[in-house]
Amino acid sequence: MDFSSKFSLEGKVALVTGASYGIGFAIASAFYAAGASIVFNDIRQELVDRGLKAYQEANIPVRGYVCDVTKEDDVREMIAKITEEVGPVDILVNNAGIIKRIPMIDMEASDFRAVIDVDLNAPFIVSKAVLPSMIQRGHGKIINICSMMSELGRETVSAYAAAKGGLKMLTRNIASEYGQYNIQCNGIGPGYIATPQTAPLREKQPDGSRHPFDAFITAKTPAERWGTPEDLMGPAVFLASEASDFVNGQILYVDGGILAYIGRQP
Ligand code: NAP
Ligand code: GCO
Repeated sequence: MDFSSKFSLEGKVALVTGASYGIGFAIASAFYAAGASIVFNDIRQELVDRGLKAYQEANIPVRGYVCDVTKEDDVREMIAKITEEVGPVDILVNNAGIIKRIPMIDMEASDFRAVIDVDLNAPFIVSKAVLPSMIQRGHGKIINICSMMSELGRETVSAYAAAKGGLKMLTRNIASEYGQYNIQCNGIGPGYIATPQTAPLREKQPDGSRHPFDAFITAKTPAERWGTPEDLMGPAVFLASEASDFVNGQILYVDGGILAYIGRQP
């Protein structure tokens, strides 16, 4: 048996949200390498243009769409355009996300709602937009980009942890409700990954020393390093391919071992 074909995405249409750069860009690039047709969105034209340029430089043909994933009408319109211009979405990665690092007692409710809107409500909205076609065609893959904060809390990230914890359970519920249609919904829980989102946690201090959080995370990680978006490519292709057709409702943590490790004695 040509076992490698189990990991092929040939003939599939993959939508990765918020994929102009960062983790989404890496996952979309991996899907292309596995044979998929790639579509992505981002929230502003200049970001989509930045993404189109980056994909072009990587020799990856893509279509980019401007769409705020929190706006249900815009999402429905984007999915209709993708279906007409490329084909029905076979693989959805709910990657778009934001974080606001504010102590909870100082956080405005509007800030809390904004994070919940992008990180939890939007995966509901976009998944709801692609599920009917997946049901009709008898197959589909939804991958939600969760987080270590789907399992753990920490100071200043109350909204993000609440959203990512909710996203873990939304993942399980989509799996429960639509598994009967040969639709698999799983999550990827990245550890600490070096992207613009975590850049503030890695900034050099004024005296040129490492950011304390950088040293902290490296000591908490058995792999003794930050992850890179490339570390997520293989797990994403696995969950997008038929190799994972009997995997449903799971969160695959790609964290270098942090969640398994109590941490090195100081
Ligand atoms: P990132 O660098 O901040 O990229 C997120 C992308 O989503 C950006 O292009 C962003 O656009 C876009 N976006 C934000 N709000 C949007 C909206 N309403 N509609 C459409 N696009 C929107 O983040 P990342 O580090 O690549 O993370 C990607 C995903 O992985 C996120 O869900 C994040 O929570 C999750 N994650 C990240 C890490 C990590 O350590 N980096 C770890 C675990 C999980 P803007 O540039 O305008 O914000
Ligand atoms: C933070 C980080 C984390 C990572 C990631 C960890 O401020 O703690 O941004 O939330 O982004 O989600 O898995």
